[in-house]
Amino acid sequence: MDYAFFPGCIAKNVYPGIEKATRIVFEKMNVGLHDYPYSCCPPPGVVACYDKDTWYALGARNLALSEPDNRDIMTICAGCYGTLHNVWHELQHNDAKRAYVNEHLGRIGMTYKGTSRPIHFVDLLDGMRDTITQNKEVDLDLRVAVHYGCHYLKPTTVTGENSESPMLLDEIVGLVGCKSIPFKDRLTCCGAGGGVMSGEPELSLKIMERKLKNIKKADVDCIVNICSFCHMNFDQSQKKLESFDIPVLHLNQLLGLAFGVKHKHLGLHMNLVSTRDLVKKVKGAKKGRDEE
Ligand code: 9S8
Ligand code: 9S8
Ligand code: COM
Repeated sequence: MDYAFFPGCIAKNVYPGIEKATRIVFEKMNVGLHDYPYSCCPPPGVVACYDKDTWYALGARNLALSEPDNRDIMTICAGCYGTLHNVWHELQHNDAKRAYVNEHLGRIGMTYKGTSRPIHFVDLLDGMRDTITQNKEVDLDLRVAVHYGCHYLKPTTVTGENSESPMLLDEIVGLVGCKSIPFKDRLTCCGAGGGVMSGEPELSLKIMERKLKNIKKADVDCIVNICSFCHMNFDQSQKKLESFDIPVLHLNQLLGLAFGVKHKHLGLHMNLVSTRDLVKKVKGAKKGRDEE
C-alpha cells in the first residue's frame, strides 16, 4: 500500500512528534508514505470562510501533486482532511469551479483531475485492524478520552458517516487494549477551529476549559485525538489554564506506544503537559507482559 502523505503545518512546525510517530507506525504496518511539496491545506474554518475561491485553488493544487503518481492522499489532521475532502468533493460535480481552478493551476503548469482521493488516516486504519493487532507488542491498558474533531465529522452531507454517534476511534483504541471512557458533550468542538483560537483566545479557552472539566470527571489516563490542531489546543490550553494535567496523544503516538516504540521517538517528551507518568505506566505493562 502506498499513499501521498499530507502532514499539515502543525505536525511540521509545532508537534514534529506527530509526524515522526506517523512515519514509524505506518512503516511498521508496511504502508509507504510519500512526500510532496505541499503548502498549508489551507484551513477549512479560516480561509474557506473569507475567500472560498482561493481555498479551492490552493486545495486543488495540493490534491493534484500526487495525481501523476496515482497516489491517494493520507491526512493526519481533521482540519487538513476537512479542506482536502471538501474541495475534492465539490470539484467532483462543480464543473465551473473545476474550470476556475484549472485556469489558475495552468499558470504554474499544473492540471487538477480529481484522481487522487484524500483519506483521513483513521478511515485507513478501519480497514487495517488485523495489521494493528499483529503489530501490537503491549496491551496499553489505559483509560482514554477520545476526541474526533469537527472537521472529521462534519458536514454530514460530505462525510456521509454516522457523525452523530461515531465509534471508529473508540474501536481503534480498543484494539491496543485501551478503554474509551464516555464523557459529557464528547463530540463538541475543542474551541480551536474557525480561527477562534487566534481571533478570540479567551472564548476559545473557555470552550476548552468546559471540555477539560468533563474529561477530568471521566478520570482518564490521557486524551487521544486525530487532529493536529485539536492536539495543539488540548496541550497548550492546559498549560494556560494551569488546573489540568491530562496527557495528550495523537492516535499515531498511542499506536507507537502499543507497537513498542520508545516514547522519545514518538516525541512524547516534547508535549507541554508531561507524559512521564503515562509512559511509566505503559513500560510497567510491557514489563509485566515480558515476564509472563
Ligand atoms: S495545514 Fe496549515 S494550518 Fe493546518 S495542521 Fe491541519 S489544518 Fe491543514
Ligand atoms: S474541533 Fe471544532 S473545529 Fe476542530 S477539528 Fe481539530 S480543531 Fe479542535
Ligand atoms: C481546525 C481547522 S482543525 S480550522 O481552524 O477550523 O480551519
